[in-house]
Order: sequence, then structure tokens, then C-alpha cells
Amino acid sequence: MTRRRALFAAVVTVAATLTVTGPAVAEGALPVVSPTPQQISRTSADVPLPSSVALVTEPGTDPAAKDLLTSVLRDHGVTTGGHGLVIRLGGTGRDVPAQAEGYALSVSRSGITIGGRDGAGQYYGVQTLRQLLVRHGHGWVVSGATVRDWPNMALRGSIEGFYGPPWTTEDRLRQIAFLGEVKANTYIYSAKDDAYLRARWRDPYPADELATLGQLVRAANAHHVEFTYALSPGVSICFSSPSDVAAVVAKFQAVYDLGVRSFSLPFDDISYTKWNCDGDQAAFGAPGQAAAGTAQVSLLNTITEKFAKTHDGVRPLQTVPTEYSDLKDSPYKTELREHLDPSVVVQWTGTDVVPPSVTTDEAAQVSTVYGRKVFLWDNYPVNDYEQSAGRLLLAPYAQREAGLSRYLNGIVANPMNQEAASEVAEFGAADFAWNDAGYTPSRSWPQALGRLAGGDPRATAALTVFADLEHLAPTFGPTPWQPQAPVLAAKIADFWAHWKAGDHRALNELRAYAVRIRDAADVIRGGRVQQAFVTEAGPWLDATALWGKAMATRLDALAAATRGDQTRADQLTAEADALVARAQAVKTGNTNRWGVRQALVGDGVLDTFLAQIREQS
Ligand code: 14T
Repeated sequence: MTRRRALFAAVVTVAATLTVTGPAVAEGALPVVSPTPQQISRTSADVPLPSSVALVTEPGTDPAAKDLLTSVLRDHGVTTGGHGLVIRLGGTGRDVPAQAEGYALSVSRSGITIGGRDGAGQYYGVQTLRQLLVRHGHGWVVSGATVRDWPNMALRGSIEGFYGPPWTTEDRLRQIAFLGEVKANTYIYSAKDDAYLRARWRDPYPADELATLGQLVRAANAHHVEFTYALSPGVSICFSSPSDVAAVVAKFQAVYDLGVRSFSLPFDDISYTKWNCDGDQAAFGAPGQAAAGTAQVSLLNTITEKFAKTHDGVRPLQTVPTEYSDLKDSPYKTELREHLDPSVVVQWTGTDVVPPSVTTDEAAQVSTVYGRKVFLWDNYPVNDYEQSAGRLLLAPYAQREAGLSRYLNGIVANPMNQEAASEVAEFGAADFAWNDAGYTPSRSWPQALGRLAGGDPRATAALTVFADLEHLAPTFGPTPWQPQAPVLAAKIADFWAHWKAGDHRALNELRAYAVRIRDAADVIRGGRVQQAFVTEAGPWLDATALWGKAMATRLDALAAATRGDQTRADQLTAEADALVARAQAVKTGNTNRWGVRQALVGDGVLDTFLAQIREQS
């Protein structure tokens, strides 16, 4: 008898009482599971979910995975009373993949088995099971699937690294739970407003702030998320000073004691060609790029030796080099390549701070330059820079090339000041980092929107219309890397083609879409959409309703003019003008570094079209 059989022997009697039918009829499409599993197939007919199940665990069962399974079942009206369908949750079994965080899951009439390579694997197996539950009549069925799954990249998640109003504790707790849901394992705490991370990096936290951090760390651990503590001493550190090195260790020790096991020392956005003390000149020579590299390497290697390698359970130290947004070799990068401890994880943002795409060629080059796989700090959907002022960035996660997992050990998305709205892009980033080869924006994005809409189909459709109007993804230059409102733009192009050919039915079609724009805000607010998103998106939703109404009214004016009723047309044009003025007056609120701005909606597409159509009516 295998170890697993022995452990499960206690429930054999329960299983035996079930009526086992002949070979199951295995047919029908499986629900979409996100992130896309490495292997998933239908191997059984769907299994009805009874109101009570027998939950069988082992001594090695992960407590977070068990809690999650219990709550998923409870949410579907199922108790774990000990009778009914058998659900086994535990450690490695025959089919469990060898990769860290991997899991195997099988669903059949004889029971459900989830085996994980480690605790995270078990937890992810349960996250997949949750997505296999499908409504059937008044109850639920479990899709008859067999899954073998593991991540392609070891580090997946987000970095709170933006400027401007920070996330609240509530935002951070919501984010951590979200990350666990999408099988992401990393939240890097690099909040620009936390003075104890940068300007006052030497100072210990006051008790209340330490308590709040502790709350976040506990939440992270409960969701299999590594709370990564990123201390940025670069602004004032004296690299050669033993007391400054001791201050870094003391700061790390304080959060280690809260349960933190992952650490970063970022050197981004500092001036690296001047020293902060005379001692550094003596220790590392005249200031310059190579000397800066030597000094940073000395700190990173010392902290690796003195802290990371001497403390139980601590992960490899991470850093953001001062040169983080290009591929070119340099004296600074040469120092890192040649002398940085090979365990240290190096971040990189791409060919620019906000690159138009990330390709495998680029990642291959940068991994050669840094002498290791790199960790992508992905500056999407962050909206703290001028080109993103007035915007929510709701386009899909895109333009990252399949195959990046050969050169990247992970991806963290730098999000918006708006936490819930960031989950749209982050969902895609987590999906891609898990399985880059299996990733398609056209499959992932609707899942992300559907999730935000709480599975409400009408609200999902309304969110899709809204997100199209918040689709522009800027770069630091004048050219966006994703266009504004591609769906609306295509509908408008189609309208003009028909209209100019004398086909006036096109007007009704486009008007129907204007009505969907007009009503999207009400549908979103009235549906099962995540409340935090509705609150964050408030001004943009208000503006969308006005723009939609203006568009419908303009089309009505065009229709009136076309049938020769110019009086009515003029009246409608005036009404539309007033609506446009009101739409343009909607402000964002002071929620970003850029302050109060116009809440932009479909800009460059919707406003342009309304101006064009005004000429014709
Ligand atoms: F360290 C980094 F990888 C990074 O991206 N740093 C900042 C980041 O905190 C910020 O959210 C992001 C988007 O604005 O860009 C980086 O900050 C910059 C970098 C610039 F080159 C801000 C302005 C710049 F001109």
C-alpha cells in the first residue's frame, strides 16, 4: 500500500457507499481556468456537488489550502460533514508534477483528489477546483477534469512601487487576497510614501506602523504570497560604514520578526555618481558608475552573507539596479555581472521605463549582461506619470512575448494608485507569468473583467464597453503602446463606410452602441461588480454616462437632419453640445500624483467622432 493509500484508508468505507456507475460520459467544454493550466483535459462527466462531502486531509496538508477549500465549499452551500463525495487534499502523490508550486487535480465520480508539490501547490490546486464549479439547475457540478499544472516563472505578482497616494491597508489586504486567487506569490512592498523605506530608512518603525505591517504579512502568508520588504537606502547610505550595514540588518530583522522572509534592496531613482560619505571615496575610489556598482555589490553580498543566508527560510535577496531600463553593457553592469553573489535576483523594466513591448531577444540580452535570469518590474498598469494623467489603464496585459520564461525568473506589475482597477492588468500578468506559452490576451482579459464583475454577465458586458474607453496605454513618449478605444474606433470606421455609401441603417447600429456606453455606468453600479472598483472608477463612470448620452443625441441630430427636420436637428445638436461640456468637466479627484484632471474617456476617438458628426448635422 502506498503512503497515500494508507493515509486515505480511513475513508474507503465512505467511498464504498457511493454508487459507482460505469465509465463516465466525458464530454462538453470545460470552463476556462486562469492562469491557463499547463495540462487540462476532460476525463470524466461532470460530478454533482452534494450538500455534504468527506474532506480527507493528511498530516502534511497545507492549512491555508484546507481553509480555502472549506470556504469555497461553504460558499457553494457544501458542508464538510464527513459523508458524500470524497475530496482528498494533501502532499505529493503519483501524478504530482516535480516543479515547485505544482499540483495535480482529478475529478471523477469516485472523488476529487488534489495533490500539491508543496503548500502553495495544494493551495493552487484548490484555486483551480474553485473554477471548475459550474452552476447546474439550482445546484452545482464539478467539471470532470484532470489537471497537471505548475508555474513557468518562480516569481509572480505585483510591486507597490508607484508615486502618489499610496494604497490603504484595506487596498493592500484586498490585493494580497487577489494575488493568491490568481496563483501569484509575490507582493513587493516598496511604497514611495513609507518614509521608513527611503528618506528615513535607518529609523525603526513606530509600534503602530509595525503592527500594520504585521497584519499585512500575516495576510500574505495566509494566501501563499511572499510579502517582500524593499528597503531603499541609496539616498543616503554610506556603503563602507559598518553602522549603516548594521542599520540595514536591524531594519530587516524587525520585519523578519513579523514573519517576512523575502527582502529587496532597490537602488532605483538615485544619483549613483556621488558618494554620501568620505569613507566611500577611500573604500571604493573616485565616484563613478563602476565604483557605484562595486559599492552596491558590497552591500548586497554582505547582506546576503550576514542576513539572507543566516536566517531560516529567507529567500534570495532582490535588488533593482540603478540602471534598470536598458540593455547596454556598462562599467556599472559589468561590476554586477562579475561580482554580485549569483543568488541575488536583479530587476529590470525592459528597454525603457515603460516599454512598448518585452521580447525574448531583449530578455536574453539583459540576462547575459547581468549574468543571470532577470526579474521583470513591469511598469503596467502604473498611472503615476504625466502621459497617464487622467487615465485608468484597463487594457489587457499584452505585448509580452511567449518564451520570456526562458530568461525571466518572474514578473511583478507596478500597479495604479487605484488598487481594484489594477486587478484587470495584474490578472493578465499573473496568467502570463504562470504560463507564458499558453497566454492569450483575448482569453485572459474577459476572464479578468468577468471576475471583477462577480460573474455577472450583464455587468461583464458593460465593463467590457467601459474598459474599451480606458484602453489607451501610454509610454513616456508621445506614442501609446496600446491604442484608445479599439472597439469603438472600429465601429465608427464601419459606420462611416456604410454612411458614405448611402446605407443609413448603420446609424441605428452605432446608436445602439452609444446607448450601451450611456448605460454602462448604471449597469456596473447596479450589478455584482466589486465595490472598490465602482468607487475608484466613479468619475470615469460619470463621464462615460455623459459621453454616451452625448453620442446618442448627436446621432439623433444627424438622423433628424437627414430626414429634413433641421429644427429638431439644431435642438438636438445644442443638447449634445451641453452634454459634451458636462462630460469634459468631470474631474478625477485627487487620487494620483498628477492631481485633479479631466477624467478621460475614449479621448481621441469619442470626442473626435462627436466633432465630425456635428459638421454633418
Ligand atoms: F525602479 C524602477 F524599476 C521604476 O520603474 N521606478 C519608477 C517607478 O517607481 C514609477 O512608478 C515608474 C513609472 O512612473 O517609473 C520609475 O520612475 C521614473 C523613472 C523615470 F525615468 C519616473 C520618472 C522618470 F523619468
